[in-house]
Amino acid sequence: MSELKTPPSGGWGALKATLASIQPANAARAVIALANANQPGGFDCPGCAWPDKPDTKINFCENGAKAINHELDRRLADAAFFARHTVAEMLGWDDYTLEQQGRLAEPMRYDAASDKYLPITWDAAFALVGEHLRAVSPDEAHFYTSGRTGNETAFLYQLFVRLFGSNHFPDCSNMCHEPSGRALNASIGVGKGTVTLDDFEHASAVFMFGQNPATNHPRMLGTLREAALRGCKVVVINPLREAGLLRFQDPQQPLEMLGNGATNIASHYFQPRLGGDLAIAKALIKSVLEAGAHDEAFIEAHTEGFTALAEDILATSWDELVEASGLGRDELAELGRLYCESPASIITWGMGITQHRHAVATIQMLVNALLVKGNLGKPGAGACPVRGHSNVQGDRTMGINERPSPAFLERLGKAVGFTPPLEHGRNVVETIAAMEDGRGKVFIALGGNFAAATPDSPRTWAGLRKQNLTVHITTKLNRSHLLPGRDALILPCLGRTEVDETGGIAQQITVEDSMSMVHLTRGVKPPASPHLLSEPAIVAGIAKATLANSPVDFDWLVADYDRIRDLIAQVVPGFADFNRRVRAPGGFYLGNSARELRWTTAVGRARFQVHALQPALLDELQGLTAQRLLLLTTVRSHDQYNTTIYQRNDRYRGIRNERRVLFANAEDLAALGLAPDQRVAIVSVWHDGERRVNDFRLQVHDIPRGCLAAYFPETNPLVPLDHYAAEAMTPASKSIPVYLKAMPH
Ligand SMILES: Nc1nc2c(c(=O)[nH]1)N[C@H]1C(S)=C(S)[C@@H](COP(=O)(O)OP(=O)(O)OC[C@H]3O[C@@H](n4cnc5c(=O)[nH]c(N)nc54)[C@H](O)[C@@H]3O)O[C@H]1N2
Ligand SMILES: Nc1nc2c(c(=O)[nH]1)N[C@H]1C(S)=C(S)[C@@H](COP(=O)(O)OP(=O)(O)OC[C@H]3O[C@@H](n4cnc5c(=O)[nH]c(N)nc54)[C@H](O)[C@@H]3O)O[C@H]1N2
Ligand SMILES: [Mo]
Repeated sequence: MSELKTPPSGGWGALKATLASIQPANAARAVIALANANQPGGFDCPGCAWPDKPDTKINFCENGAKAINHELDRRLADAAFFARHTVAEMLGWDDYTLEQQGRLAEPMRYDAASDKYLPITWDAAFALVGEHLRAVSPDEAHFYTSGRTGNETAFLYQLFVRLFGSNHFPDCSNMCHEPSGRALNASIGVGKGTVTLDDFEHASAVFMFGQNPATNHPRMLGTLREAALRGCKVVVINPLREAGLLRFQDPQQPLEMLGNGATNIASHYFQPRLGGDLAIAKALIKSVLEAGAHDEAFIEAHTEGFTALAEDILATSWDELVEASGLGRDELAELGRLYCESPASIITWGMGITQHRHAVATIQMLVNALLVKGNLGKPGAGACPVRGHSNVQGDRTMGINERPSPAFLERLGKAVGFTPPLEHGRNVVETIAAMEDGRGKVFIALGGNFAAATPDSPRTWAGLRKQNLTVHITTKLNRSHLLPGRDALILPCLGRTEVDETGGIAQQITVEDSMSMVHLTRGVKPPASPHLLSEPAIVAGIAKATLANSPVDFDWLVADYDRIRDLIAQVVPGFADFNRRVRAPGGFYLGNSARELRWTTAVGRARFQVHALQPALLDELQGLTAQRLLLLTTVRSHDQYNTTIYQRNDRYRGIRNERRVLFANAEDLAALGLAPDQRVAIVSVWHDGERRVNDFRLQVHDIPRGCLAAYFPETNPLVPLDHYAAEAMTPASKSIPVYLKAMPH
């Protein structure tokens, strides 16, 4: 493969960026905080969900440092700040500027007459939420969660909402790894990844589908570096050639830094067309079957449905797989050979897989590929969905789920003494539709940035504005706060880095990482403002003001989070003796039944799932327009955390100080009569009409023909609300059908 002439990822660039991200006024605070990141007795880095390596002194990365420093922001968006700016004015600012305003400092209530937020006391704020919630039916309120929330808050929140009578839990997971949970549950009986960090030390090949760890999980590159040095193959499947995946200089390896050396990470790099991954997974299986490399004993002992799968795969021709994947026959053969020859393989995946219409099918086909070779339940092998938010997996474990299992509800009801609602609630897409058409009247968000993260932005915004009340429990100013309902509250909370002395004692919370390790996290810095409350305290305040005859004493629970953990121990499987076990250094491992070859599916075996190749999206839509359609994927830059924009740069892709960039193939541009650097509008085409965003600069990039890439959230107005993954309803923001229009100069 050709070597790019750019500097390696990580390395001095990362160190420089880490230091640059520290505001000078903040240096001492930041350095103390960083020393505590992911350390026993310290806090869990809010950056991502990649697990911590035990016994490592520096357990953070450049982007974790950015996340921490932005939370430690010394600037305050306080009452004086809000007195200076109307909501209409702030709505005109970009996401980067909003983030620059500093930490939210006190509770604020929207005043429609002046179009400004005014201070309100905590008690009055809670009373207002209670009033609004009591005035609507449980079906008319929606309760969003973003994945930074700790386990204790998440548990308390779902308990409150179920006491209120609802399962309407749209959450960031709906837009993220929902298809992974769905696919894995049906195939192997557990919705989580089966590998631990240790497996990366034993794998002979890692197949990495649709993720960009140099930016989004930089500590994973350290893991991959060690694997690569051992001779493990790292096989990347990604339409974009991501420079950060080619060579890596580990900032935690002094010799590598001093010698300015670097390790090759990707041993092989394949660039399929967007959404071509289902066909690639089928090609892997076809190679295995044709080579007779399948693990008969494993298939016989542990699975069902092999014959049907094999028939379907053998009936699919190589030509069809070439056509649907966008890879050449020789490339598919090479991929197949690598997979057949590897005694133990891990398959990892990220948003490049989950944000497609056929996400669930693709993930199940990847699991099929693992199963045919017996790559589950043995060292160095397994499924590794790489989660996003630092506690998104834990939030689900705690019951943030619009489709809770009856067993979970039963245990919850029994422990607390009430009958939880059984009916399934609404996910993100369904919530937006309900808010838009008037079924939703109150919207409460525990963290996150619903207005910016969700698809079809104008429709989401209209829905938010129609609410009787919007409430944001939050740390920093963002767009969601600027789309108030008729009544609106901003309730500022402590961040994870900050000391929490709720109830007058030093409190800690817990989180679960991407590999099912549960551990404590404790803030070390003084709070940004004396008026902040902890997330559990805010949830308790709202619950108390809303529920008339609650069987739960929320004040008592939040006076000592150990009490919340005792309740969790009674309700959530795997958490028995929670308080004691979580105090062991490094916490405890929740276990994974599939890893132990226990199959908790309906048939007591792992199930092969048959899926046909999907009809090409563009063929389906091309009839709607005379323009030539292309597929657009939306990705993160190196300097953003989802909707939080730290800087306008994207170092590894060579972008400086701009975000409205459209990455395109040079030949496509020539064929369309467009020139590099020209400004274009992007128009998406859907059954219900067109959507448009303006003023993107064309940037030639190493990307297959017919494919485009741009950053989110700027492109979210293009994602049709009903363009989502089958079954999981995850917005298909990695395959948006679009055409380009030259902008007048
Ligand atoms: N610094 C930082 N860290 C983060 C985040 C952040 O925003 N900033 N976000 C966090 C969250 S919530 C999440 S979910 C994760 C996200 O982590 P990733 O999953 O890495 O997120 P994306 O930037 O969406 O990148 C997706 C990758 O998939 C590729 N891709 C796009 N479409 C396709 C496709 O059709 N097929 C294949 N094979 N590849 C494709 C893109 O080129 C890109 O390299 O990171 C978490 N960590
Ligand atoms: N087009 C497109 N859209 C996408 C994606 C994509 O790849 N493409 N990715 C999707 C994915 S994977 C995800 S996970 C979602 C993310 O969706 P969200 O989780 O809703 O968005 P974030 O940007 O992570 O939320 C940032 C806000 O969280 C608040 N916050 C930060 N820390 C804390 C805290 O400790 N407590 C509280 N209460 N609040 C805090 C701050 O106010 C900050 O502004 O976006 C999705 N949207
Ligand atoms: Mo995510």
